[in-house]
Amino acid sequence: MEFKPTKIPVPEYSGVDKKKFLQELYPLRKPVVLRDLDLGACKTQWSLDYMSRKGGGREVKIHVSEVPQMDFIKKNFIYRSLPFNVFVRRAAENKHTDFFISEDEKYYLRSLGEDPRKDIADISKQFPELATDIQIPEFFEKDQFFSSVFRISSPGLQLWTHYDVWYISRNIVMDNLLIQVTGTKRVVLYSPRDAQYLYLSGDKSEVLNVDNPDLVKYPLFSQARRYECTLQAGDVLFIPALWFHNTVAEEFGVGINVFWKHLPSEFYDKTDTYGNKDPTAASRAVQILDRALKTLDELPEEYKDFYARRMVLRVKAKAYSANFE
Ligand SMILES: O=C(O)CCC(=O)C(=O)O
Repeated sequence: MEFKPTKIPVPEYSGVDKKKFLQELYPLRKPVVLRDLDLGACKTQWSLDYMSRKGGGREVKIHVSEVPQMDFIKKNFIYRSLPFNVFVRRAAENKHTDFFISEDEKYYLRSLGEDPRKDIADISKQFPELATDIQIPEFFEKDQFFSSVFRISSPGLQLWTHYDVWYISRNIVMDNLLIQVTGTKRVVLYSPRDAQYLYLSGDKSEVLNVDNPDLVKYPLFSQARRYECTLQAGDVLFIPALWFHNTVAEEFGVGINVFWKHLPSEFYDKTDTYGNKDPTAASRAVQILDRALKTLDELPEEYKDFYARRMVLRVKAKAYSANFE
């Protein structure tokens, strides 16, 4: 059976200022594409030559895979290090003469802090010479800033469906502005309310192929509402915390995303250098649920099923009561 999901277009706005964003768009907690924002010189300056010259020979850790669909659950990629200037040139190629696995291999960079366990990714620290070219939209207060991350992909590279949750000693979630500086990128998004259709393994969906999913293995997936947009160079996508996203680089492209903390500070973990953890109370609740489910194992099968169903009803009464999309 052919899979033809209804595509819900992500709304697009031009010329949005901080006031309009904060008063009209942000409170909806839904993704929006923002066009024609002033992003500084990066949009016109960031040619391959310029990027490699200014980014220099600093080592970056990259994902390398033989196929365009990267799968974090099955780990169909390897990590390698390259000098930034070598990496960007290779990432822009369709076929490689120098390669790790094959001439068709694909690259993906998600930049990290100096010591990823301690330092937060911040392009103004790791790539100061490029960072001065980009003006990050000031849609949040300075003290809410968490990190800025380079996202550089080979043509065709598809990143697995996930939501952004960061772990250092507990989990934390953040709002996200994905700034597509060069290249075109398709983004498919799913609401946190459709999490039950996404076959989650932690923060990632097991359904790798969102365009042609295995509906025998993942029958509920067809119920997930598919939001979609195509980002052109210079577009900015607001991805609210907890929204799932899957990206395909339609051509070589450079993106930067900015995470910021939108909940009061007590919700966040100070040791979270990646910035992708669930709020503490959420992590605790999930641990308690795991313990409760383990306790059910002490019962005979029939009783276990009965009490598990009663628990589901209680969870449903909690989870589906809020009146938001
Ligand atoms: O740009 C991409 O390829 C992925 C972006 C992403 O996953 C993010 O901004 O959290």
